Amino acid sequence: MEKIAASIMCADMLNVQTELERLEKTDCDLLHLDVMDGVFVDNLALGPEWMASVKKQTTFPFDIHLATEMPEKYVEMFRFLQPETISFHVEAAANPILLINRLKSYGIKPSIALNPATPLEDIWPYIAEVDQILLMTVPTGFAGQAFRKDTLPKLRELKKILAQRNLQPLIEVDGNINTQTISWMKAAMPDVFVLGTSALFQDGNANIYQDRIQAVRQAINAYK
Ligand code: S6P
Ligand code: MG
Repeated sequence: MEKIAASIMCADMLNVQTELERLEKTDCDLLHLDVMDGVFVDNLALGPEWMASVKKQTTFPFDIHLATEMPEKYVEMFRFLQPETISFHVEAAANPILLINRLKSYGIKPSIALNPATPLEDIWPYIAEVDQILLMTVPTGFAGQAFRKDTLPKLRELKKILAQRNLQPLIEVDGNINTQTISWMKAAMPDVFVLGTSALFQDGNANIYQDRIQAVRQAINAYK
């Protein structure tokens, strides 16, 4: 079954514990945690000590997204959290194969990420080696951006190539994911959906998080 990941940087950051308790009552599968270094992207987000505090308050597996230069350095900084997955950007890694193998040796599933402007060809050498491919559907850096429709043909092409090569890494999509944008993914459904402001946290109406996740699951089932 497809997985739902809640992007915690979009939650009410002054009430994180309460937000985590609300998410625990839903059938969300993963917590998506963005790391931003102010260099790879013009934003800063989520440090290791803060994540360690979060980890004490939740049972969700961590899905860490390194929107950073020098992902090799950040993997060392965040691995003590024992995340399920770490995504790093192909645009940023000096030696993706080395980093993939290092993640595997740490018992962390490697995931390779690419921005909308990056051609799919850049990840072909790595798709047989990773557990997940993170296809950004907005340029990474900020919540609340418009969906990039030029990522839809990339999604279809990626699905086609994976099927042709009989490879099964999960495809994760991140950036303005909601019931409408999921409908545009018809017949090329990804496996993991990151929900941020547009599908989950937009108005702080926490009573209906499960309803919103349910609506997303219905859209996935309707269009896949
Ligand atoms: C964006 C980041 C994402 C966002 C999420 C926001 O740079 O990688 O994980 O937190 O995509 O969701 P939305 O619905 O506001 O675009
Ligand atoms: Mg992200």
